[in-house]
Amino acid sequence: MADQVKYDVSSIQALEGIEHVRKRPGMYVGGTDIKALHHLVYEVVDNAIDEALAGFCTRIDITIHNDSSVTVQDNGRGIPVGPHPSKKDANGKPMETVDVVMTVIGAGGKFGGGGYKVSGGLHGVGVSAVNALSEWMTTEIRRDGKLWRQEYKRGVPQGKIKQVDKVDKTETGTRQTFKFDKVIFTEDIDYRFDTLVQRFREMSFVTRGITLKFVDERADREMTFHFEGGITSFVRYLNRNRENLHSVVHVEKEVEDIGIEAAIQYTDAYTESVYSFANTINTIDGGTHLTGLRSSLTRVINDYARKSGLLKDADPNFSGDDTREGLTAIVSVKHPGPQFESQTKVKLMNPEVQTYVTQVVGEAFMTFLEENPQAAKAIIAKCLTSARARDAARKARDLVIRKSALESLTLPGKLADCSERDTSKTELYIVEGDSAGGSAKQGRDRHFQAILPLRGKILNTERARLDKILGNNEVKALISALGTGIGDNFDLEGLRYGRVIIMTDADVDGSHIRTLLLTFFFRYMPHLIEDGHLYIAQPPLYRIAHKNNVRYVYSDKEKDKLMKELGEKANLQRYKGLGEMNPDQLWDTTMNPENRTLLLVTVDDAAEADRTFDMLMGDAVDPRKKFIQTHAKSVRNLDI
Ligand code: 28F
Repeated sequence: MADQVKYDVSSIQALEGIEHVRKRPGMYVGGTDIKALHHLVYEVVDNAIDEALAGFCTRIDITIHNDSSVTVQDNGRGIPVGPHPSKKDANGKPMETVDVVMTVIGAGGKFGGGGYKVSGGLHGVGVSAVNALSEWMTTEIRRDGKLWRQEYKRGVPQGKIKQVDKVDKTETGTRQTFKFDKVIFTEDIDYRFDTLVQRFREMSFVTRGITLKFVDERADREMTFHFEGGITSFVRYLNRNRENLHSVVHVEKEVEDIGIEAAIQYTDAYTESVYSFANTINTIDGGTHLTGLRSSLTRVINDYARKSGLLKDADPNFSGDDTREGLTAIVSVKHPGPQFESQTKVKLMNPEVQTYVTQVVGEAFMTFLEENPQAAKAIIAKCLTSARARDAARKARDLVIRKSALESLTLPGKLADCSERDTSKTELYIVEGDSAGGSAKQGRDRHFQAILPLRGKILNTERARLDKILGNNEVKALISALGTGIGDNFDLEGLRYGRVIIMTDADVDGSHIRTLLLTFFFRYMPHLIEDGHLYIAQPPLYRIAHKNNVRYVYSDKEKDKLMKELGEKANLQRYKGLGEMNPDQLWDTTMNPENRTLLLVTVDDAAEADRTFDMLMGDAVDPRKKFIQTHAKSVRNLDI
């Protein structure tokens, strides 16, 4: 408090706002958990994206430092320096602009000229909330050949903004560095590389021309995103391993202050990959923009097919499903007043958006079909095939599912079952590889722990459809071991193990298998996840021996800390795979309920795995490898 009373009355109002944010973080960033923590970063990056959308910024650099402070820098105009045009303090004196932006809760957004905040918008609380929830925050502004700096502690300005240097006149922009306040956020949470990468990739796709560089100094990893073609690039990226039927159809229009952009391409695939964004946020639950896109495609294809005689009078209309097989599309809207269903469901609700998207996309797509009859023919032929194949395919699929359910009556030979039958006590370890499976079988407590080894064959490097995976022997063994049946026949009553634990290596293949299994469970046994039965085992990364003491550590951070404590004499061994551990070690570190840590899989995690499935299952090796590797390294941070 002694610190705060030094400041003039101008900040009294701001102080009340700051106190409120700190008292009720949930109202501003959705809580104090890891999701809220990531929200801080998005909130700051959103401001840079806004500057890019306004046409003044082309680069955004984001860095997570070793102490988990975060720097976000843009090359935009820089926050104006000087008195704010309208915001006055208690004495009627204009406030410094940077202090308005950084301390007045709810000040984000409008600044003369009718501009509005368009990115983000989920919470849209502005950077002042981030400032209030940070132990410290530093704002640096490059503008008019000067470098300015202002510092804050827990949202409170530490003096007045100062010029600290001269810079080249062409060098402009805003740089924010903040350290989240440990007093506020749930203990022991930290940023997840993968979560941030996913969001930044999407942001870069939907903000054409931006270069976004993300550096994680904690793990010495970095990624740069730049997509010249915006969402057209996004569609090409999604279709990179598929045979397309035509070039990407792109449309961009503004209707009543709402920016509407869509990119569409049909391929020979059987799946639909459609993503929707509202103000750069991936609306994973869709909404009115997505509905608009879908309905316009179905309508236009039917109209064109009738008009051109490709669909005869006697033929029924194509269903929505028929027109979506092999469809890859992105719809992205920029709305000044987005309405989302709720804070957790990311779904756009504005009704007018559906009308506008239907109009804009419908018109553009009809024009495309009329101008490209060859492409139109190919698309409609594809729809016809899928319409005819739909019934047959469904029947065949049902058969596979029914067969898998039937086969689940006999237990697979490779299962090493436990003797206990009370499912509140039993556990099934799904282990990758025969050697690890061997160690697990020897190391386990056979009373309540069963082991099912899966061979690498479950990795399907081809473009595997999930229903094909159901025919895979390894997967069949898994289904029978679980005893629940799958799909519509799934019955939790049949579950033979209260805990189903995925135990894979912390390497590329391990991560691949884990993703595949998560996707499988997500699609065919979601209740298993919802009911809290699915876990991921956490094998240690290192063994550290010192004198007569042996310790196992599960992260690089932990290792560094311990090695520093123990000094030179400690003996460090890195585990590359589960197979390197002998049965006793595996039991001690990973399977013994007394010592182990299990990560509970949530539906969100499985959904994320499912979303990355497409990427992992493509035929092109390079992008896949790259993706899996960035994924694999950060799996330690899986906060589930
Ligand atoms: C690291 C995150 O926050 N970038 C920003 C600008 C540019 C302007 C601005 C920001 C002033 C009073 C709101 C410049 N010149 N990156 C960022 N770049 N804020 S934040 O103005 C803020 C207004 O209320 C800016 C002319 N107009 C606006």
